Amino acid sequence: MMKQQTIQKNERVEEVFGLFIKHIQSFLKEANLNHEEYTNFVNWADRLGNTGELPLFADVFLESHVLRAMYTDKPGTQPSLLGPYFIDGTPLIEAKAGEPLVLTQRPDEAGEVMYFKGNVSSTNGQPLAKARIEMWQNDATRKYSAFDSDAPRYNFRGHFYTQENGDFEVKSIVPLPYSIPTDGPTGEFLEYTDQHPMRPAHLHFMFEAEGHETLITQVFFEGDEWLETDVADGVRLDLMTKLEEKNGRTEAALNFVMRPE
Ligand code: MBD
Ligand code: FE
Repeated sequence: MMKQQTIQKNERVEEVFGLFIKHIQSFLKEANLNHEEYTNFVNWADRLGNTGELPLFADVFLESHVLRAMYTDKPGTQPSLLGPYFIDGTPLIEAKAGEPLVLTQRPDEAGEVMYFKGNVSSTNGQPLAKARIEMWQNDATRKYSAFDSDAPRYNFRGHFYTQENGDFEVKSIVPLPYSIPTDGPTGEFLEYTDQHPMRPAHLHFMFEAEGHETLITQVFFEGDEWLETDVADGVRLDLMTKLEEKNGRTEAALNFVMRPE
């Protein structure tokens, strides 16, 4: 049993690497690179690795193409990018009596307070109780904790669970449009290909529920100026919400539908 699994895995890896090298070679042929250009290309790829930007570059320019097969013609909420800024081991967020779940760890956190609520259900309409929701986003300085900011490692990161009726509500801040780093090899690439570095403001979510496919997705806000040209191509029509002034506070809402396994 073990042996067979290993052999199958190796065959798959062999197939994938075979295709990878075949298409890189046909890319070199089509682009007609001379030796100097080839050397420049290798140096750029080396910088991409050395600066730690390879996951960023891959998630911005490639991940969406992998997801396409997952969000086309399937029921349930469309997946979107995991992105390079997910980390695990985040704290469990629990509500104190009569208080909301709070995503930030700093009492004096800057930004426009936003209450985000929603419901998690299965494609058959059944609400999903105790579904695990992992959430992460950038802060008012537009940075992600544990990556480009000095905030505590798990600031604006955490997980919590839906109520019996599938509902959840969390207190956070309105996320802001994000510029991917422009000072490294990814920025070089953007400049040469004449693209801006912006992503529209977004919330990141990962939903896990018994008997269901894990749903990794993002939520975007109506009216954001970068929706149409998101550098990472993560925007999907059913991932849109809008900010509303209700009950004297800023609210946004979206429901999520998970696919049975
Ligand atoms: C992000 O914040 C992000 O979500 C993705 C997918 C890529 C780069 C930065
Ligand atoms: Fe992001």
